Amino acid sequence: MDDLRDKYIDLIANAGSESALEDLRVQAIGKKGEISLQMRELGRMTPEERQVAGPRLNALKDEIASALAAKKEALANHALDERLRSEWLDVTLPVRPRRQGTIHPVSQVTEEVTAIFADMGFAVAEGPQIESDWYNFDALNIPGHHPARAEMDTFYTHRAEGDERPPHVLRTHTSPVQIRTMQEQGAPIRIIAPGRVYRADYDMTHTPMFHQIEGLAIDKDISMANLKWVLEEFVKAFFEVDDVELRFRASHFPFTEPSAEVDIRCSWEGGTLKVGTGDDWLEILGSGMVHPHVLRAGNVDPDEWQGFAFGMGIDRIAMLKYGIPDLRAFFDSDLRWLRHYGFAALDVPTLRGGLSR
Ligand code: 2NM
Repeated sequence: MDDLRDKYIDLIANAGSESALEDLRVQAIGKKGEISLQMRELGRMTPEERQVAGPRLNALKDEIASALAAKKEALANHALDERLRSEWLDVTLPVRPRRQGTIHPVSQVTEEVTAIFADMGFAVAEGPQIESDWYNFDALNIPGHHPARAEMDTFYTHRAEGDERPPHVLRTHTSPVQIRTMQEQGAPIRIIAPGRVYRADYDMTHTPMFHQIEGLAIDKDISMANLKWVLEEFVKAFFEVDDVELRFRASHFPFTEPSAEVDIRCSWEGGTLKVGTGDDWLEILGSGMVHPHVLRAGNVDPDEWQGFAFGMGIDRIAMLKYGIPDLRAFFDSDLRWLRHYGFAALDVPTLRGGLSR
């Protein structure tokens, strides 16, 4: 019995796998195992012999069983250790700088402009990019026959055959957001509406999708003077200069009366833009006092309220501020371009922390 014990304890200690252990269990204490066969012999013994051999065989069987269980657990622990070692991952490692993504100039400039206007009390408003022609045109005082509709190079959606309703359009400006805000919130209002807009135009300086920010302020006594101050504050903060001269040129938009295009004094000495001084003028936005028809479309009473509005191209002012020469490269997703002109993800533009650093 001692030989049997030594043999199995040794085999169990050297077993390399769970299946080898199972084979040993069958071989030793399975139904036809060596120890089980020995137990069958008990019947042929005298009662005296049985009294000695019985308990010893039972003890041996228990010892083998617990040796098997202990070895099984040791094997499982070892396998777990191996797996933990091979799958180990240091989650405290910092991001590899080479693989870090960057913030697109359009996103950066949108955040900058938003921070500047937020400081002046403007909230951000958003709306759908697919609009009814009423929100995109009629509500903005651009009736069906108006040349501005044709000039806009609008993308139209399809209606089913026989459906006579006017098709929806990809918004050609973010102004529908202002109409929706007037309808939903009523006056007074101070909002800016940044977002994508679409026009069927593609050449050196135009892409069929581009970005706009428009602003709207409505109150009882809003005037052109308020517009001028707000835009001056904006231009100084955006171009990060202490002083700048604005020039308002009379213009025409269907949705504002009077309307003005705004230029800023600048120079292009050495091929780089300098804002504030110089003999050149740079056109950066359009603006005006909101037309009474437009206020009425937004369910705002023009006898009680008035307001100014303005609009500018984000892509264009991003090119000007950051010296980016080619508009079309904005939407090429060229990783080298994105790394060169992109911004660090953690440098969030704020007025106090510096807009662009
Ligand atoms: C511009 C120029 C002038 C404008 C007008 C409105 C609205 F909806 F309130 F009437 N939003 N934006 C506006 C006015 C936009 O972009 C060159």
